[in-house]
Amino acid sequence: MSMNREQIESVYHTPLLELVFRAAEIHRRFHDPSKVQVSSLISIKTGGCPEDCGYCPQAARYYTDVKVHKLMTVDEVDKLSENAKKGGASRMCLGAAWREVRDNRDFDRVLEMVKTINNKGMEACCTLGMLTEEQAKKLADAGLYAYNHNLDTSEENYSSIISTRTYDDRLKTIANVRKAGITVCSGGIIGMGERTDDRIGMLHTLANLNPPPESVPINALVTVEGTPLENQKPVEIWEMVRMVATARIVIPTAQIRLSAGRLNMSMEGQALCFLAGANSIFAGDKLLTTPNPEYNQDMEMFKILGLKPEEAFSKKPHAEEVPR
Ligand code: SAM
Ligand code: DTB
Ligand code: SF4
Repeated sequence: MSMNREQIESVYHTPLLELVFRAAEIHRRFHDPSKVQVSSLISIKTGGCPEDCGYCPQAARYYTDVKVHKLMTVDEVDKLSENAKKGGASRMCLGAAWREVRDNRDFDRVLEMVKTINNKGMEACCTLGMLTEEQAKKLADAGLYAYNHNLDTSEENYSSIISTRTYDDRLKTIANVRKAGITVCSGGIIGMGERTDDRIGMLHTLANLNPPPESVPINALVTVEGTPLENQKPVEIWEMVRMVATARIVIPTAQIRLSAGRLNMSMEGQALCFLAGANSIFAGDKLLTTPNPEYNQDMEMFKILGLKPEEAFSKKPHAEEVPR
């Protein structure tokens, strides 16, 4: 049973330590707290995007340092996935700076990439922009496990961040992904100047998707010179902990992913996020275009905190409660 807006609001405003404690309890009821799912990101097509997302270094209209790169080859993806697998990643996430998927040879190539990743026994995830139902079915047939399509913020705040598409466009793609039987990865970004109500509103929309997303990335804005949001002040760790804990409580079945912004967090800060229910990270020294903690540093953190990378396909969608 999902929560209504008032309930989510009241969870969000719980005193911090009480909130973390409650989130930790729920986390333990639904998940193995010693396991963290490790994903690796590849930017298969970089920069030159026609959209105007205010946070994004890959939008063609902003003058950033990102170099445009056409679609990678299947071979390159194969090699990068093999390395990521050796490093303990169970999921490969392929990101493309596209507004939407077009039915052309590039899409056929992405389908081949998905098959290659699947053949390695890894979960394949894509984030390619908007999709039709038919395109989602093709991805499902190629063996795609998850599709990432973030709501980013609340419906009310959406047009202040992005004007080239609507919240409804986003929800439509998520519905198409769902219809094709692919698991949904959808979350957002904090630190864009949004109000607390926008964070609550976004979690409310996510929690009330039926079924809710299997994976919810919580990104802290990575400010990039040249983007409209370049001067936002950094997110405080307490806001990240609060957001993760609230997401954990309102969407207990989901994997909550501590996504962009970890470079600005201490190990202690991340430990609090794991305690509050985060159970997934992106590993590898690069996200799509911006830096991420070094792989060895993350493995050291896992060792210190007693965490282990989770094996591929070990979560069934909408897993029932696991016994303690
Ligand atoms: N073009 C596709 C789309 O927008 O859905 C896929 C790639 S896009 C880069 C994937 C997600 O990365 C965005 O929805 C956003 O949440 C996140 N993102 C992009 N730039 C970011 C930044 N500077 N800081 C934090 N998250 C960011
Ligand atoms: C998500 O929520 N975060 C990842 C992944 N999904 C695709 C991307 C973060 C990108 C951060 C900015 C960059 O590296 O370009
Ligand atoms: Fe393009 Fe995605 Fe960046 Fe928006 S977030 S500008 S759609 S790559």
